Amino acid sequence: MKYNIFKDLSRFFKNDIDPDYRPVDFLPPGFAVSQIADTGVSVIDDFCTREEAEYIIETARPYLTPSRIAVNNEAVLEDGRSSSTTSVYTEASKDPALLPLLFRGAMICGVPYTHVETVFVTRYSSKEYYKSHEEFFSGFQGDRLYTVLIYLNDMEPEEGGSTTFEKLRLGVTPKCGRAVSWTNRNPDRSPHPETTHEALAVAEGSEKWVIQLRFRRYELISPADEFPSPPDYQAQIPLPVDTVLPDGVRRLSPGAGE
Ligand SMILES: O=C(O)CCC(=O)C(=O)O
Repeated sequence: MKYNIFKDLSRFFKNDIDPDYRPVDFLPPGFAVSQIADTGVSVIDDFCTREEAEYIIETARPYLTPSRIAVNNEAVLEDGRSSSTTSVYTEASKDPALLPLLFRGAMICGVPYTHVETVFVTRYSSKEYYKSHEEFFSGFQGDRLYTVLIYLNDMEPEEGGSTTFEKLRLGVTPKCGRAVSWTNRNPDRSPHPETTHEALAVAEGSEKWVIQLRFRRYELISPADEFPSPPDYQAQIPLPVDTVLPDGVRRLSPGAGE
């Protein structure tokens, strides 16, 4: 089996890969990965901006159809999943506006953005849910290594819709721009069974929107033909006084450290 890095490198030498393309330019202010101990689960607030989230919702809304699940390589309707879904980034339709999200997901997962599966957006309306399941299946497209789920709207705790990992005893409340990511495979390629997860039912009258990025071991979608320009984010320098710093990181007084 040929590893993808060789394909990527040969493209680089053929000038198919733009050496000026720097995924790091697409990280919005506030982007910080919080790993939850050694669970393989991380939460990233400000994974996407409110404008990006609104764009994605409005792009997806007209095309939603009932969500399906994959059974023996076939997409079927099933009682375990009730919501509406549509694809927003595919081999045939590569919306450049979604590339910043793909770059960010690829950076935190450590694989090229081209390893992403067709990208779907899901809307849960009143009482809709996705019952407990795993998603570490393997196959001819290579193991599904990582999932990054990004919430596209704010929800109050009483509106339901949390993503829960029952074996880890963890629950994540949706918030616009927040992402939760997890490893579906251990480093030895064995499945990571603790990542069994569930989307709790959304309360009557509420709505939940998510976009799902799932990265495989091999390339699934060829490189984009059109790249967006990096946004002109205003970095918050110096750090706001209320920024919570991780252990081992300290704030310097003005002039120190020069
Ligand atoms: O919407 C969620 O909170 C979870 C979604 C999910 O589990 C999935 O799409 O596989």
